[in-house]
Amino acid sequence: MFPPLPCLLCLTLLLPSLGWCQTGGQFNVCRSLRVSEAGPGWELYACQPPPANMKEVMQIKVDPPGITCGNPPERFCTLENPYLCSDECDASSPDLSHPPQLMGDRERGGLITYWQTVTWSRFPEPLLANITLSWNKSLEVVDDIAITFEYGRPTSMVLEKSLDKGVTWQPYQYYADDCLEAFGMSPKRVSELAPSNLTRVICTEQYSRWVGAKEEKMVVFEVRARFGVFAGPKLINMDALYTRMETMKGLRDFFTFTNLRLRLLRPALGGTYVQRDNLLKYFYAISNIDVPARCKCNLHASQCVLRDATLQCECDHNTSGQDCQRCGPGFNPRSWKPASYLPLPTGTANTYVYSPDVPSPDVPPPDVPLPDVSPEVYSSRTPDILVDVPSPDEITPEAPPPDAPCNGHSNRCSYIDFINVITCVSCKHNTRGQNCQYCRLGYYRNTSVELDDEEVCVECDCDPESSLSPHCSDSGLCQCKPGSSGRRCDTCSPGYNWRKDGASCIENICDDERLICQNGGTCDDFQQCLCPDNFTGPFCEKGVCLKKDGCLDNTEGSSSSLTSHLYLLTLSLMYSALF
Ligand SMILES: *[C@@H]1O[C@H](CO)[C@@H](O)[C@H](O)[C@H]1NC(C)=O
Ligand SMILES: *[C@@H]1O[C@H](CO)[C@@H](O)[C@H](O)[C@H]1NC(C)=O
Ligand SMILES: *[C@@H]1O[C@H](CO)[C@@H](O)[C@H](O)[C@H]1NC(C)=O
Ligand SMILES: *[C@@H]1O[C@H](CO)[C@@H](O)[C@H](O)[C@H]1NC(C)=O
Ligand SMILES: *[C@@H]1O[C@H](CO)[C@@H](O)[C@H](O)[C@H]1NC(C)=O
Ligand SMILES: *[C@@H]1O[C@H](CO)[C@@H](O)[C@H](O)[C@H]1NC(C)=O
Ligand SMILES: [Ca+2]
Repeated sequence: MFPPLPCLLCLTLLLPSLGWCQTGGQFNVCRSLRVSEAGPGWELYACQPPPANMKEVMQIKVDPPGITCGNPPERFCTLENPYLCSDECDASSPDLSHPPQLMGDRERGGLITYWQTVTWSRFPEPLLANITLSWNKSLEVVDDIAITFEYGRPTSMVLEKSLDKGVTWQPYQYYADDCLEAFGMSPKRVSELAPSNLTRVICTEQYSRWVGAKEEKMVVFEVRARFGVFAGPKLINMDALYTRMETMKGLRDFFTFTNLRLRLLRPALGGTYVQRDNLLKYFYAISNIDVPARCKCNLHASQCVLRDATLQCECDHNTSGQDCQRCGPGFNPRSWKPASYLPLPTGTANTYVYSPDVPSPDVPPPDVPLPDVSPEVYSSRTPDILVDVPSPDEITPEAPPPDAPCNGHSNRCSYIDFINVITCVSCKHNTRGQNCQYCRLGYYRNTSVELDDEEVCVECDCDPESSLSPHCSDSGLCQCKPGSSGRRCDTCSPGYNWRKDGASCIENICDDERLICQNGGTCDDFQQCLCPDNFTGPFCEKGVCLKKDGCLDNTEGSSSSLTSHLYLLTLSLMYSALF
């Protein structure tokens, strides 16, 4: 027997931390020579190519045309410092351009290169972008797909996949800072998935919340954690996963695709409202997309090569075709089968029976069945009738009268088949959610009344100027800007007072208690010192040279505190410029 080939590719450049490699290169040879009493003969095994980072061979397309920044050149700001807008994108300059291929390049010398879109200057029209990644080959993902966003992760996006080279698409995972608001789905985490619902398409809030653009840049499609449901946390028991791949309907297809598409629906907002006076800080920028995957060869090939710019399995077991999806010449096309991981550890090659009687052997076999394709993502919420569609892997919920699941806030339900749930439509009384069990954004639950009460949701009514967001906590607390407080952020904290126009709380510059106004000056409305005739300066600290008195220099005594007052003043001015 040949010794198993070491998983060289994995060890060298590709995926050093990958469980699939650590398991000793299982399924990496298709056959080995064995000498028995009858003479030498081939022993055949199920086999698959090693994983690779498929970003190296992906075709990238971005839509709509003109979404990439730089033509014409454009200035942009950042969320972290919206007042420094010195950065520029210029497609005609190699140093300042941000074309799509920078999402898949190899970065050298620590230099981050990224694709960047135009800014959201056309607000309120949404800033939408599609990124389509194509391989023209079916692939099986083997580790997390990770997308790196510079300058903040989108507040809402969908990852989609195609199994048929882009003809039909289905959602893979939804991402939003508020799943209910963006997609009408309750937020989930992959860690909540169990064997029975591992292939469920979820919406997660884990990768969209604002935590600062520099702190967290990744948006992840979690493959490792899904494998871990069967293989254990460190993917120690890969055999269990391989077994499930063979026995659980839809599992292998769930991890298979020929194309991926990112639909970017709303950029990072910095955790607050869209600020219309500075739209140059809203855009998308992606520096890298890692897609650790292997070619799908139906377990009939241990190598996959790039030939004529197309990935192609090097088929063994007398199979042929790009995915080894049909018989080699001279073999009964009907006898084609994928090889199998079972029985472990070497699997079954399921090779063909030679049948010279069959003419024209290289006829393509019936296509490998693809799972049903969901309808268009966003139209699927519309049907207002309750349909009972059975689903193979999950229990279809009973169809109860809408009153019961909707807590009396809606009398219509709809069945969303790609996530296999019944959801209430048009929740009234400011409720929302699958069962109208939550309050709409901007409302909070009055816990003293029952869930089916028409007044169960009370408006947050956050002060628009001194709150960071119109949303409030479950107990109705608004998020206040510095200086304001109270449930609605409508009172000023100690040391702050309302601005004259009543717009927000600003820090006091003076008051009559601390006697910051000197030389008999009085504090006017906490914001300025009114000085006697012969003094001037923000704190009346400077003597004025009055001709009749001669010039008296009476400022020495206060010069030391002057600097600190000026410092305070500068701070206050900066503060009022910011808000
Ligand atoms: C993205 O793709 C979807 C599906 O084809 C399409 O409906 C949508 O208009 C595209 N968006 C953009 C911005 O091109
Ligand atoms: C895609 O792959 C097929 C082989 O399956 C090949 O015939 C075709 O030319 C490829 N298309 C492109 C655009 O590379
Ligand atoms: C998956 O199933 C488990 C156990 O059956 C359940 O606790 C969990 O909520 C389900 N997750 C989703 C996203 O439906
Ligand atoms: C492939 O076909 C040849 C005949 O063309 C046969 O000798 C050989 O054993 C077959 N190999 C496998 C792995 O089926
Ligand atoms: C909650 O409901 C109770 C009973 O109807 C009512 O007295 C109270 O004012 C409500 N609370 C709010 C915050 O509206
Ligand atoms: C300012 O004027 C007041 C009286 O109006 C006088 O007592 C004081 O000495 C003057 N101070 C200076 C610095 O001129
Ligand atoms: Ca890059």
